[in-house]
Amino acid sequence: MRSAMLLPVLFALQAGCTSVAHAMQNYPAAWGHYDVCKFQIYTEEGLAWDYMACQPEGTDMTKYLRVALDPPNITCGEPPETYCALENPYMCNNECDAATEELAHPPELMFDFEGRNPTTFWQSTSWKKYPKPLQVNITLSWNKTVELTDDIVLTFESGRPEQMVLEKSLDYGRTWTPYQFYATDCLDAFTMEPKTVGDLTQRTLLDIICTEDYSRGYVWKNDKTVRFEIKDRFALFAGPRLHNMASLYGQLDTTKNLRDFFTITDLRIKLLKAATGATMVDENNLSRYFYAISDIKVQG
Ligand SMILES: *[C@@H]1O[C@H](CO)[C@@H](O)[C@H](O)[C@H]1NC(C)=O
Ligand SMILES: *[C@@H]1O[C@H](CO)[C@@H](O)[C@H](O)[C@H]1NC(C)=O
Ligand SMILES: *[C@@H]1O[C@H](CO)[C@@H](O)[C@H](O)[C@H]1NC(C)=O
Ligand SMILES: *[C@@H]1O[C@H](CO)[C@@H](O)[C@H](O)[C@H]1NC(C)=O
Ligand SMILES: [Ca+2]
Repeated sequence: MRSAMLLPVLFALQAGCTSVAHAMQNYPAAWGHYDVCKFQIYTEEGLAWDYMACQPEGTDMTKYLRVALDPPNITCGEPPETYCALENPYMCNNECDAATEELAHPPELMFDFEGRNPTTFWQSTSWKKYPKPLQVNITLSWNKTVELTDDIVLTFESGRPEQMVLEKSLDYGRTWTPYQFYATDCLDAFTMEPKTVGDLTQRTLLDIICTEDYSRGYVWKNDKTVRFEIKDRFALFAGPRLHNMASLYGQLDTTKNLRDFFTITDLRIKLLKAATGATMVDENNLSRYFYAISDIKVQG
């Protein structure tokens, strides 16, 4: 079903603007719920005009969201707590106190302007109930449909989680489907073979994969980000003819599967296991284990 819908579009892309122009014969009337845009493209015959559904440029969608945490009381600081560094249990200078502005780490700090030093971040309580799992759902809701135009990027202030799932909803949170699984060991955590976005092809670009790319290494290594790679998938879809995201969305409009894949009303980050940096959890110092996120980027 999926590949059957994909093929006509890929054919249209390879055939140049002829078949696309055919699909756009209503120009200059509006097409569906979009206005029609005219723009120049390069073909084998030289410059030509192409007509596509217009899309506004991608903007920072974190300005418009509502965030909900489950459990609701998982944010640190009530009561105040002192944390030790994951990489050094003797370095315990991370204090969280919800009643003191400079020491509080509320969820809003995942979406504020980042670029100051030190960073601002949300932080969870520590894993003091070990061995009961420390799990948090972070749900982002827009109450409207958002078409993603760039990678989703989460920046962790402490170690990146050992297990997490990114989920999406297209019906205002009624039903959820996974976008991507993340783990240090995909087979162990989710009984899935580890893959990377580089393993995907034009035929499999909508496959849901488990990746180990973002779970290796801890905070003292340089990379603190976890991504959902929208752009790599777009590039696979469009092949070498990717002019810009706006024209791509015009093409996506012709295939509901593809369009739905990149469209969301809600996102959910399921944090399932915090970074431990080792196979053994240090039960004598559980204040080393927690989640902290400094930034979330969603462009749409
Ligand atoms: C959060 O609330 C639940 C249920 O009310 C309670 O069992 C739990 O101990 C609370 N957690 C914290 C960290 O206060
Ligand atoms: C463990 O945590 C406490 C604070 O809860 C800290 O004082 C201590 O130095 C930490 N490290 C070790 C190895 O116990
Ligand atoms: C998170 O969401 C899942 C459903 O995806 C639910 O089963 C779970 O109870 C929620 N809460 C936590 C703390 O994991
Ligand atoms: C969602 O949007 C609808 C229509 O714009 C509005 O009536 C409703 O109150 C909104 N719901 C929330 C939770 O903001
Ligand atoms: Ca921040």
